[in-house]
Amino acid sequence: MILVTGAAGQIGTELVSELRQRHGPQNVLAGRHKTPLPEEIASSGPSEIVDVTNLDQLKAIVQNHNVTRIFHLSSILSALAESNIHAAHQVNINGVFNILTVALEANVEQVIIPSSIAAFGADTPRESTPNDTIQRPSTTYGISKVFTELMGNYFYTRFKLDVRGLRLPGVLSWKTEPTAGTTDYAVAMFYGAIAHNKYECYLGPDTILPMMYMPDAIKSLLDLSTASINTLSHHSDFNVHAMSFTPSELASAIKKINPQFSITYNVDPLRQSIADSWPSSLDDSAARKEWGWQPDFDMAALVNDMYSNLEDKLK
Ligand code: AKB
Repeated sequence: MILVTGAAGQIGTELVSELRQRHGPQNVLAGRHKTPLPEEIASSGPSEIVDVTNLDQLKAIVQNHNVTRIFHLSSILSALAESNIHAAHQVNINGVFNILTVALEANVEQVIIPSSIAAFGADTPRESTPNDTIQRPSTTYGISKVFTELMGNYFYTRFKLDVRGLRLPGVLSWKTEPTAGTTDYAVAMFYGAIAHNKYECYLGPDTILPMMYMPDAIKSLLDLSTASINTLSHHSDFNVHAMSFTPSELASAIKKINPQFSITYNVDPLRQSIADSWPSSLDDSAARKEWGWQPDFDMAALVNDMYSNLEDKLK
């Protein structure tokens, strides 16, 4: 059985659907906490309420369902983590440690835990950020992602538990909305453009950040998971890059599809300071070399696909 935690989230919903197609609906357990699962996920296969901060409950679920692989997606994203550092510590640090210890005890074969571009900070080279470089993030979320990477590598080196992870950038998708990240403006801009022909952006017009379309994010997680361990020199800490853009560049691309669209800016100092501490682009040559990473979507392809799918959904 494959367990996906955070299965009601932006990435979780789409990962569960893809895994159920590949491995059969009965072989993928959707683990959610407070947010209910979308109907198609709830009705298409097994699900459980999984509180990753509750070690005993987690252990029972992993053992009762004979879980062999875990995609651990539950996480409190950057902006929300800053407003509740205690909850972020519980979920993003204790939760990760619980997942790793339960996986080890229950002989789970593999654990995949996404990290984030938030694992870098203002001291890191911002352009073409190397895979292995200085990591001194200034956010609770970023600190928890450095913990995740280091602990994942530690469990691999010390206990030979196959833990793998990659640093996701902002992920854009039209099926399930993201919650409380810093890069979420990019998704919200499409909703604003389609529903109201306008959007007020909380980041400044020239804030450049790395971004990726959901099909590539799912592909990256699954390709990393199925890569032969013999080709990996890194484990829990791969850079993956697809594209970088600013709010003003995204607004111009959306305006080409919807000429009535207009953008205004009302900068939120907290989210702006988080964005300013993150890379503008990443050197992902380690991922390309070690497990063949290559994205399918550039910005133009993303904008066209995202706009038309979201327009259909909102009709
Ligand atoms: C966030 O903005 O918090 C996330 C991330 C980059 O990890 N999307």
